[in-house]
Amino acid sequence: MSRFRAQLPNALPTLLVGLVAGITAVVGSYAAAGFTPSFVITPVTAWITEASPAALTNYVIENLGDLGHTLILLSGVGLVTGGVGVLVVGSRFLGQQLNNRALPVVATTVGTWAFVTATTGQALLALGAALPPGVVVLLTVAAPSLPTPEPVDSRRRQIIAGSFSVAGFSLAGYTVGQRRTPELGGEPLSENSKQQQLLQNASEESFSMDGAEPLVSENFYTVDIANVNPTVDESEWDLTITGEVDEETTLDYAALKNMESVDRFETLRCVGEDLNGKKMDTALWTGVPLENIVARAGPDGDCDCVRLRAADDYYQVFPMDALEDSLLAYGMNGSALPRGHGYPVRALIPGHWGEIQVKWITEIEVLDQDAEGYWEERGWHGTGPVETVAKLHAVNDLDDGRKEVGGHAYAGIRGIQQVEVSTDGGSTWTEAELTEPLDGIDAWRQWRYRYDPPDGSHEVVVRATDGNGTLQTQEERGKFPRGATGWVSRTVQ
Ligand SMILES: Nc1nc2c(c(=O)[nH]1)N[C@H]1C(S)=C(S)[C@@H](COP(=O)(O)O)O[C@H]1N2
Ligand SMILES: [Mo]
Repeated sequence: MSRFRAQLPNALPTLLVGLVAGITAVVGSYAAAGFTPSFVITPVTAWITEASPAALTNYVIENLGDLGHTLILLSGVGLVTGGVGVLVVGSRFLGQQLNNRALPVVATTVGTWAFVTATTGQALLALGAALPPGVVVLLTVAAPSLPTPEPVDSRRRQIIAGSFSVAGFSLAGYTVGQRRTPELGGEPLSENSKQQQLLQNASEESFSMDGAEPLVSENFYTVDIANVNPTVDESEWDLTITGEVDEETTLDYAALKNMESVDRFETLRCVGEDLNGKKMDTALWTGVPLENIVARAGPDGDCDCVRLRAADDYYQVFPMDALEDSLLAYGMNGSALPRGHGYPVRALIPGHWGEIQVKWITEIEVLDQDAEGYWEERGWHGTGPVETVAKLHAVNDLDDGRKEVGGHAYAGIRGIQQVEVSTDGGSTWTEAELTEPLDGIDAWRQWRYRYDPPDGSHEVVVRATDGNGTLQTQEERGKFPRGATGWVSRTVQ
C-alpha cells in the first residue's frame, strides 16, 4: 500500500506527458496534411463510423448533420490522443524497467509514424504526426530530474511553461494546417452569360419570404458519410466505366469539359430528412449527359444495373434506366462544384432521392447482378422516385394585417401541378400561388398563400398535387427507411 502511494506522484506526470504527446501528434498531423484524407483523423473517424452499429451511423449522419460530424471528429481526436498516450506511457514504463532512455523516444516516434502511415498511406506526411510526440518524450526523458521533494513553485513553473508550449504549438499547427487545406472548387466556371441569365431569372421569379429559401438555395444542405471530404483535384480526376462493358473507357476532366454541356435546375432531397425538414435544396447545375458516356463503353450486364463509386468509398447501385437524363455535373450555380458538393464531378439522377446523387464520382461499374448500395446495406431503401411533399417554412405577418404562409413543393420528375392550403385544420382548402416552373425536369416550385387570419390560433395544413394529378399522400410515415410522408401542418397564432 505504501509503495503504491509512493509511486502515485510519478504516475501523474507520465500520464500528462502521454496526453501532451497525443495532442501534439494530432496537431502535427493536421499541420502536415490539412483537413484532408491524409490527416490521421480521417481514417480513424471512417473506422469509427464503420465500426458503429448502423442505427447509430444512420442517426448521427442523417439527423445530427454538422454536429454529428463534429462529435465523430472529437471522438477521433480523443482516440488518437489516447492511443499515442498509451504508447508513451507504456514505452516510458518499459524504458524505466530496462533502464533505457532512448526506448520511449524511439517507440513513440516509430509507433506513431507506422500507425499514421498505415492508415493514411502517406509516409512523408506521417512524420508530421510522429515527430512532435517524439520530441515531447525526448524533452521529458532528458530533462534533469528535479531534487526530491521538488520545490512547489518550480513544478508550477514547469506546468505553466508546458501549457503555454502546447497551446502555442497547437495554434501554430492549426494555422499551418488551415493553409495546407487545399481550396478546391467554387471558382466561377467562365463568363457564361447563359448561366447568369438563368440565375437572374430564377431570382426574379422567386417569392421572397422570410423563413424560406429562394428558388435557388442560398444554403444548400450537405449529407456525407465521411467526416473529412475527399480532395480530388480536377487535374487528377478521371472516371472509368468498368465491369460488363465491351470496352473499359476513361474520361478525364479536360475531356469532360470539352463535351457539350447543359445547364438545368435540379432539386436534391435527402431520404433521411423529416417531413418538414430542410434537407431539400435546389441549384443550377452544369454538366454532361451521363447516359451517352456509359453507352459508348457498350454496357452488357445481365441486371441492367450500375454501381457508382466515389473517392470517399461511397457507392450506390441502381437500374440503368435511371441514367436517362442524368448528368455528370461539374458546375453549380455558375461556379465549379464546391468541395462539399462533390468537386470536381458528381452524378445527378433526376427524380431520385439525394443518396444516389453520388459526389466525387470516380467509377461506373456495369453489373451482372444486382447489389446493395451504402445506405441499403444500412437498412434504407435504395433508389426509387421521391415522395411528393409541400413544406411549410415561412409564417409571416404582413404590414396590412394579413398572414403569409409559404414554402416549397417537390415531386421529382412528376413536377408540381398545384398546392392547396387549409387554414382551418383541413376542413376547407384554397389553391396557393406557385412560382413558374424552373428550367429543368426535376425542380421544386415555391408556393405562397396570404390570408386574413381568424382570431386566435388556427391550424395551417398544406398539400401538393404532382404533375400526374396525384395528391400527396396523407398517410403519416417516418423517414426510415423510405422517406417521410404525410401533410405538413402547423399551429399559427
Ligand atoms: N460520395 C458521396 N456521395 C454522396 C453522399 C456521400 O456521403 N458520399 N451522400 C449522399 C446523400 S445521402 C445525399 S442526401 C446527397 C446530398 O448531396 P449534397 O451534400 O450536395 O446536398 O449526396 C449523396 N451523395
Ligand atoms: Mo441523403
